[in-house]
Amino acid sequence: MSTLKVITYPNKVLKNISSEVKKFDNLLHKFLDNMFDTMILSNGIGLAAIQVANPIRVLLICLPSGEEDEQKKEDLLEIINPIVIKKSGSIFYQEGCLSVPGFYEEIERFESIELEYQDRYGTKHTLQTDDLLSIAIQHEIDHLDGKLFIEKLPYARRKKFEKEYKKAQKEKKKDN
Ligand code: Y12
Ligand code: CO
Repeated sequence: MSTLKVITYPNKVLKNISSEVKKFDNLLHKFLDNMFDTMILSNGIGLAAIQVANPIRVLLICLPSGEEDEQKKEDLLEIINPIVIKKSGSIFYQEGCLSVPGFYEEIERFESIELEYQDRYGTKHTLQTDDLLSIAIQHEIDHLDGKLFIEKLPYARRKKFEKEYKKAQKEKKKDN
């Protein structure tokens, strides 16, 4: 198992616009495996490659399922070069992000989306989805375009977040 360092806000690397994946080789497969280990070890349900400092259009989602609400590798979605082709409706959800630890904010997204993407072998797929999976995919696609969920907050809430985040970072420094 190999894990990668998750970059946190306000690191400017998170502002990068990620590039299309063109090679679906062993190097990509090893990277995807390392991303999965990193996401699970960090208690995440979604991760974009830019969060581990690799600016390529790759995202992973693994939603908990079953009676035990566990994350299973068989439920893992590896989404490469996604393109949203349809979007509709509106839904609010308290979102969190491994790159903004400790903060959860109510964000509005499209309720349903349809997207085209490639898997680790370069095979093309179409996926129609809604609710939590749709929210998670939209959150991760924003990362590929250099955007964080906190940028969707209204001005006053963003200001409040900045103040609280800075305070939390100071406290963290004191403890280390
Ligand atoms: C709905 C909304 C957003 C997403 C994107 C994926 N987000 C995550 O996976 C966030 C995970 C997360 C985990 C944290 O660590 C722990 O809970 C131990 C965390 O840190 C703290 O709260 C201290 C923050 C976020 C998917 C679906
Ligand atoms: Co995120």
